[in-house]
Amino acid sequence: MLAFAVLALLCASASANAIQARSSSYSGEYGGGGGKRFSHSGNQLDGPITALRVRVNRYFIVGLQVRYGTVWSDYVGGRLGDLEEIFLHPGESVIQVSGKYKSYLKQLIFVTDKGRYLPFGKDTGTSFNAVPLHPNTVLRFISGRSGSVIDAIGLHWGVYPSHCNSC
Ligand code: MMA
Repeated sequence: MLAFAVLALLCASASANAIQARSSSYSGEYGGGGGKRFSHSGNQLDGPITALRVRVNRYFIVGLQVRYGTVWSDYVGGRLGDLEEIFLHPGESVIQVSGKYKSYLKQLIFVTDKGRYLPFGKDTGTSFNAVPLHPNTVLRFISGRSGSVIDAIGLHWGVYPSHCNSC
């Protein structure tokens, strides 16, 4: 009886692990090797991505800031260029990120599950199209490399959070 209970527990935790493992995926890194690493992995605990700020100049994606729940991440990148801001609608998620890069990131296009297409930057360089591996998963946080511009970006996909610290 005890052996059966232990076996049942083991199976339950193994299948929970399998479910967990099948919900996250990663796309990237897109860009060059310069700059200093950043990651918003801790920020995802503040909630779903609710807004984006992207600084652009004539050639590059210069800087990034992402709002998780009601909390803005630290700004990463440089100071020169125009800061653009877009808020997502309540419950809206990013389900694809496309863009262009050479040594630095040059373009970012966010596509949402409400059919919106939000482009930033210049249409030159090597293309990438990043999408989640698993159905019903969304952009949860970003990572990458930055200095005076955004050198590179990585996209981390997972389930839309059912609760968060500050929503
Ligand atoms: C800085 C430095 C580099 C980085 C560039 C572009 C000007 O140099 O951080 O490592 O590649 O900025 O972001």
